[in-house]
Amino acid sequence: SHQASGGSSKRKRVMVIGGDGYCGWATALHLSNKTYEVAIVDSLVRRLFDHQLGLDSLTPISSIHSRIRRWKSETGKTIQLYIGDICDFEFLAETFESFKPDAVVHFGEQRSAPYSMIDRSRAVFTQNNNVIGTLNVLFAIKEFREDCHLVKLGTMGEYGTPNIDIEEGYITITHNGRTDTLPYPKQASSFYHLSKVHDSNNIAFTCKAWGMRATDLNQGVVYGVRTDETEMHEELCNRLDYDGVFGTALNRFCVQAAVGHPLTVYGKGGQTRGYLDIRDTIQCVELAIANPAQRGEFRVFNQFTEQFSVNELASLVTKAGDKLGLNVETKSVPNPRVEAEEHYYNAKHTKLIELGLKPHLLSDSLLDSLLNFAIQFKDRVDVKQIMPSVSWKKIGAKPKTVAA
Ligand code: NAD
Ligand code: USQ
Repeated sequence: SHQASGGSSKRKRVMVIGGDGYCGWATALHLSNKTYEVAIVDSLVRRLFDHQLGLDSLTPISSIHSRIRRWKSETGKTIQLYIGDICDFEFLAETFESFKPDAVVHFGEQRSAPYSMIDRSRAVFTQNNNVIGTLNVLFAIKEFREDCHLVKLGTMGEYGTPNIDIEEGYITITHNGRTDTLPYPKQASSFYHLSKVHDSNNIAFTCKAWGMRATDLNQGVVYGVRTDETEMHEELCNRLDYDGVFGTALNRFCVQAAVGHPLTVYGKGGQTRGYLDIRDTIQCVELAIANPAQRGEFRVFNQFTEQFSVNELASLVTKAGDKLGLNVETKSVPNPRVEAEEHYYNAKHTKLIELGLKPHLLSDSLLDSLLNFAIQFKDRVDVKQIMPSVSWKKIGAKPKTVAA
C-alpha cells in the first residue's frame, strides 16, 4: 500500500537541487506546504544565463532570498537555502552533512536543448554541469546518506522517436531464442538530451554497484505557471520562459498568441511529444518521494499525461485565442533542429498513474487561463526574443554571441 505524503512520524527531509528554477520552485513550495522539511540548493546559474543572453521571464521573479522570506511570512514555514554549485563537491558535501536529506530531488541542470547547441563551449558546459553534478550527487549519497532516495529529473527526449512503442525505461527482447529485459534504446537529439542519457547510465550503474535507490523521472514538456502555492503572493510567482532558447512549445505559443506574433511551428509540425501541467510535475515528484525505490533499484517512470504534435498545440491555441478575441495565426518556420517532423509516437505512462497520479489534462479552461496570464504580462514581452536563433547544423567551435 502507498504511504501518504509525509505520513511517517518523523518529517521527511527533502533536498531540492535546482529549487530556484521553473519546476524546482513550484515543487519546493508544494513539499514545504505538505509537511516535508525542505532545503533548496541552487547555484542561480540559470539567472546568469538569462543575463548573458539578454533574456527574461515573462513574469517578474523575486530573488530567491525574497521568495523564501515571503514564503515564511505567508505560511510560517522555513525553507533552508544553500547557494552553490553541485559540481563543487566540497560545497555539496557540506550541504549533505548539514541538512541530512532523506530524499534528494535533482532538477539542477542546464535544461535547454537550444542552449546546448549554441556553440562548443555551451555544449561542453551542459554535459560537464549535468553529468559531473549528478555524479557528485551520487557520491554524496554514498558517502553521507546511503539510504537517501535520489529522485532525478530525466527527459522523454532520451528515447527519441523510435518507430515502435516507447516503454518505461526497460524493454523485454527475445534475440536468437534468448530473452532479457534491457534498458530501452536511447536516441537523444541534442547535447542537452544526451547529458540525460549519460546521467541515466551513471545512476543505473551505481544502483547495481552500490545499492543506491533511485527514480529517474523521464519528464515530457511542462506547461503552465500557476500552482496553489505560487498563487499565494506575487513575490512567490514562478518564472515563465517564452524566448527561443529556454521557452518550450505550448508556453511559447500562448505568449505568442497574446502579443499577436504568429505561432512558430518548426518545419512540418508533426513532431509529437509527451506534455504535462506543472501541477502534475509536483504531484509526480511527491508520489515518487512518498513511495521510494528499493535499495539497489533503478526505477524509471515516464512523466507526462498526454501526447500532442506541434500542429495540434497550434490549433488548440488558435481556438482558445479565438474565444478571447485574439486573431491567432501560424507560420511555419524553417526547423532550426535536426529531428523527425512526421513520425510514429506512442509512449507508455502508466506507472505514476498506478501510484495515484490524478492528471490535470489540457483543457479549454487551462488554455484560457494561461492565455489570460500571458495577456496580463504582455507588455513585458521582448518580441525580438521569440524567433529561434540556434541552429543544430551551424554549431561550431567558435564562441557565438547570441544577440537578437
Ligand atoms: P530551470 O532552468 O528553470 O531550473 C534549473 C535550476 O537548476 C536553475 O535554478 C539553475 O540555477 C539550477 N542549476 C543548474 N545547474 C546547477 C548546478 N550545477 N548547481 C546548482 N544548481 C544548478 O529548469 P526547469 O525547467 O525547472 O527544469 C528542471 C529539471 O527538469 C531539469 O533537469 C530539466 O531537464 C527537467 N525537465 C524540464 C522540463 C520542462 O519542460 N521545463 C521538461 C522535462 C524535464
Ligand atoms: N517546437 C516548435 N516551435 C517552437 C518550439 C518548439 O515547433 O516554438 C518543437 C521543437 O522543434 C520540438 C518540440 O516542439 O520538436 C518540443 O520542443 P520544446 O522546446 O518545447 O522542448 P525540448 O527542446 O524537447 O525541451 C523541453 C525542456 C527540456 C525537457 C524536454 C522534454 O526544455 O528540459 O527535457 O522539453 S522532452 O521534449 O520530452 O524531451
